Amino acid sequence: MDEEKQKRIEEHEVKETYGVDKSNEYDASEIQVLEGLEAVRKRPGMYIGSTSKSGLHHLVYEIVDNAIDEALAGYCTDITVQINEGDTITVTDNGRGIPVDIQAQTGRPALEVVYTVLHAGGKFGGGGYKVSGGLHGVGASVVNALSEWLTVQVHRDGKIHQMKFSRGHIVEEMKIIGSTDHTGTTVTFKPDPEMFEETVYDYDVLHTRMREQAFLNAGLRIRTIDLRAGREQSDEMCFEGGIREFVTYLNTNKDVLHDQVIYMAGTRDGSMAEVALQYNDGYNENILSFANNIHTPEGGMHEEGFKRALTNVLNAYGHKMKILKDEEKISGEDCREGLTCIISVKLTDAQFEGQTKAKLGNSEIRTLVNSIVSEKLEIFLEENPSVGRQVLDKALMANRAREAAKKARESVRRKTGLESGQMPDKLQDCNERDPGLCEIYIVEGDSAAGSAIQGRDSRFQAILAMWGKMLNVEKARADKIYGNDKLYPLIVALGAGIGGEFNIDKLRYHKIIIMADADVDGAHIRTLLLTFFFRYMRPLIENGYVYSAVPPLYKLTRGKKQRVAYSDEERDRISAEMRGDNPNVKVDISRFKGLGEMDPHELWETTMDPERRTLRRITLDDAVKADEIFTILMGEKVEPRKEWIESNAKYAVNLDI
Ligand code: 28G
Repeated sequence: MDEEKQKRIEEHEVKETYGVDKSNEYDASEIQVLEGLEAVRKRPGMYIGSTSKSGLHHLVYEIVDNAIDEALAGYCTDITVQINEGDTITVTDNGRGIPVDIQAQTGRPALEVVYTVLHAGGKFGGGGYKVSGGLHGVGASVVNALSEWLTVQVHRDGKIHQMKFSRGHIVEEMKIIGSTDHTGTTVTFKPDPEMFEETVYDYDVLHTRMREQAFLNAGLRIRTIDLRAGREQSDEMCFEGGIREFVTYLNTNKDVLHDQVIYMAGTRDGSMAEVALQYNDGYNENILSFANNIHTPEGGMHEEGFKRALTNVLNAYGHKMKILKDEEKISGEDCREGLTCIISVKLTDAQFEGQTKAKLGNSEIRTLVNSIVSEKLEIFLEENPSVGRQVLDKALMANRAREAAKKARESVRRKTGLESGQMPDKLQDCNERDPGLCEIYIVEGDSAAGSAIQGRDSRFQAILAMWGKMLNVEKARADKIYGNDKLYPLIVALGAGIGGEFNIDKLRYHKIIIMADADVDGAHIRTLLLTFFFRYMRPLIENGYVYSAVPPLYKLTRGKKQRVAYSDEERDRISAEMRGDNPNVKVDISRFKGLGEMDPHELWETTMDPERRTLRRITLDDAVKADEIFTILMGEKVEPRKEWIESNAKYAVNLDI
């Protein structure tokens, strides 16, 4: 029998099977299905967090999560994520393939159920949460509901099964379209432009996320591919060492205290926890924690268990080896100076809490992580006394520096009257006192600050002038930071302290707006400030209080009419608009050289007026990137700095480092 004929017969068989099953029950469940997916389209933010760029990328993560679940179940080794021309996405795995048999309860193929039935408890809507490593398919229906079209192909039982949808509705029932010699699932979808503010994918965003997932799932091979014209690129990631390699990666360009990454793992009652860590000679703490492969930036029980165990083990070891005097005790913060650490736990029934549902609440995990680290780290230090010595010496140094910092702080306090609430000279404060209504513009350069002071609405907008070269926070310890004449006014103006003493409740402004030129120097200042916030006031970024002002790039003039443009595209559009039907008329286009060049009125209209300005909210990702760039630019290592400058030569010409 030829293949064509075989296919027709199979298609017919499939249709027949469904024909019998269309009962009243099916009608009732069909209504429920539609109501469910309608809810997703009504309030997409509830299911994917937002409909901006982050929500758009979230669609991909939801689909990939299902493939990763199949890998966790032990059946999938390879996942490919591909951006196609037209910004559609194709995800492929080589797992068992989503089941295609008819489900008893619904009378429908399991594949259809996975893509049309909304699972209870949206991720962002509180309540339940997906359990990784078992319950696949959660999220697939959400992606389906928010896609202009979506096609699934399942390779299973020697056949290729295909089903098509549009905005969650079935467009083509499941049918067999060919035969195959392997198994797996392929999904292609086009995000619905009616649902998203933006539909262009960012390769770097997807690549970074997929790399993180490859680190978290040792041995899993993930490929990312961009097929869009002019942007062709691809990466293949597979880390046999899992989170050990994650730590090595995070410590790239840093000088490490010990070559070997310390790795500890264990399981209890079906939950598993693993920790990898390595110290570098810097002063920052970099702990990233994950629960079921989901980043938990707010920490939670797994982090608590780790921190407690680390502090206890290091103190006990220090006393035992007589590195610490009997009465001497090193604090948790001291133990974590220069630490790079990944904590990854996998558990059933994960409870996510906190403001952004990014904090792990399961208390049994604290006990698990604590006992693994207490036991294994002690053994490691006993077996590697030279590493033990180095780590303890470092913690002891941190302890002494902290004492010195405290003294420096107290003396600065006395000198400048921090306690008295006196504000720095460089701050022009606003009248309003409710932090929720107050904004502070951090402005580089005296002339730009002058324009900002005159142009602002002084009822709720404060201006802080920053000038000159800022302190290199990479090379400085907390004691230097407090004493620094550039950073100190900023710390006092914000009013919430820094580091371990940072208290967000005391923050005086809920919008902190960095206003810098759209050139390299501006980028430099932004990088410095973001790095400082990231390291010493991280909750500012986590709470979404930090913004970047977006000044215009061009001024267009036609006769007495003037307009501004924020991008090249906008410049061309506005210039065409100003010409109207008059193609020969002259529209003068000039480039804004810097903020300092704008008069106060112009600055207000284009960059500061809440009714007209654009603000870009700084995310933790932005801050992490700034921190990475900063490490390269400011760190001790010369080679990576040279490399970076060479590869970014056209941007870095004026960079003063
Ligand atoms: C390529 C893009 C995303 C997936 C599987 C494999 C299975 C599965 C997925 O089962 C659970 C149970 C019945 C509906 C499980 C295959 C057991 C045996 C699977 C994916 C829910 C879902 N054989 N691979 N789901 N069923 N890959 N990749 O989505 O009721 S999802």
